[in-house]
Amino acid sequence: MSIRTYVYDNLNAEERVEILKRPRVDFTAILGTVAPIVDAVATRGDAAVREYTSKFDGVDLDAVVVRVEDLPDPILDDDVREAFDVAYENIKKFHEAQKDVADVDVETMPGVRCRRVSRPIGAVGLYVPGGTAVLPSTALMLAVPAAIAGCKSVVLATPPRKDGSVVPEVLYVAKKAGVTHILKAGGAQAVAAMGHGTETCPKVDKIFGPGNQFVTAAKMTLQNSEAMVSIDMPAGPSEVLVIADKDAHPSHVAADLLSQAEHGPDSQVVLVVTPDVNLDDICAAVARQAAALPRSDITAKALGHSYAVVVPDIAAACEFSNRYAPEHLIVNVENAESLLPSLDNAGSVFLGRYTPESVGDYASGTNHVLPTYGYSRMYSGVSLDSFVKYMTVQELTKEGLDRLGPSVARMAAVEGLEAHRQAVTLRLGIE
Ligand code: HSO
Ligand code: ZN
Repeated sequence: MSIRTYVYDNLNAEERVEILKRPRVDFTAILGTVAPIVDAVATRGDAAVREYTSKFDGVDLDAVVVRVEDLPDPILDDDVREAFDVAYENIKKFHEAQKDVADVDVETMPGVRCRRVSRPIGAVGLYVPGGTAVLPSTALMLAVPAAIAGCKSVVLATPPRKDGSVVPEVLYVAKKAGVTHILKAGGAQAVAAMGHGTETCPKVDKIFGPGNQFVTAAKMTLQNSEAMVSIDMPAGPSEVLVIADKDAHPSHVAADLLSQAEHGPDSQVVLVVTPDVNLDDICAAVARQAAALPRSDITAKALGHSYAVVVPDIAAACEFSNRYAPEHLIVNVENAESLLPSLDNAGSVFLGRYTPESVGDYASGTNHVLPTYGYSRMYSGVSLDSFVKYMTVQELTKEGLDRLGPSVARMAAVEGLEAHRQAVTLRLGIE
């Protein structure tokens, strides 16, 4: 298997733009499929969720929502539990550190104090995908910051197993990270239940998490509806861009590319190399490893719309990456740290020879819910900030209003808003 290869300097202007584009996702048809599901859940609540779970997941449930405190502790192998514990601690440490940087307290002029204080979003919904790969790591990435932020209701939605139970690792994380409710449903019906609320599912204020196209379409539909719910970010297929130099180990580069390719047939992986890199060695390693992977069929499809591009030097590699704006950026080069100032657009960056994307996917501490599809140009990944909103506060002393009031009164007069003006002048006893 060989990856399509481009030599950047040989491409014309149009081709240079074309290769930055992601495989197109047409949401029109999917939005049409999702709309009646969202409506049914909005009007018929739990009964509709139960019907869709029976139809799509083949599971008949008595209760679609369970309180986490009512569920028994799951039984996990010691080494699995320990691995999740290590990840939990690191994610907690990194997200807790984000608490210290948020609040602002400034005296803009004597007697005029302005503050910004954060408050948790009251109720949040966390979508943890099931499907071809169940991702308990996503439960950690969402539930840990929700707990640190202090969100009161935390609903975790995940498709149930065939026997109606919750995946044990997901339940372990839910218990450890203070999730309050588990909604045993997936797809658009789960998103709708959280967005609108049902008899047993608390209505949430914000919905988080990755999912398939139906989940994404349901999130988009709800955020534009009267449900009064926001979402974490727009989502597209997962992707990685790897910058490699001549000393990057071909099998390491191959494994990094494949680790993203195995997520789904629509994943995209991009390799950016300098001319001195032996691309044949990397392609051979990709072919060898890909053939042996359990998810080789998915991986092969993803590689079908992936490519390598040869750029003149490392500076050009950084420029290309900034233009592509990947979800994940692996910088497998000498002195990777020195490139950081030149890197502007990426959801999460993995610097150096010993930093595969997998560590951030699971356990280094950073969040793996990240902007895809080029949205890392203007969106950040999920962080503590995603679970709070900021309130501004101002307080003036008499002296403060003495100083500031005349300007406010004058501006109010310019706008012809007399009551605004009087709210100042009556306090100051001026005209
Ligand atoms: N790479 C995925 C996250 C993940 N990987 C979960 C493994 N498990 C997000 O882009
Ligand atoms: Zn991954």
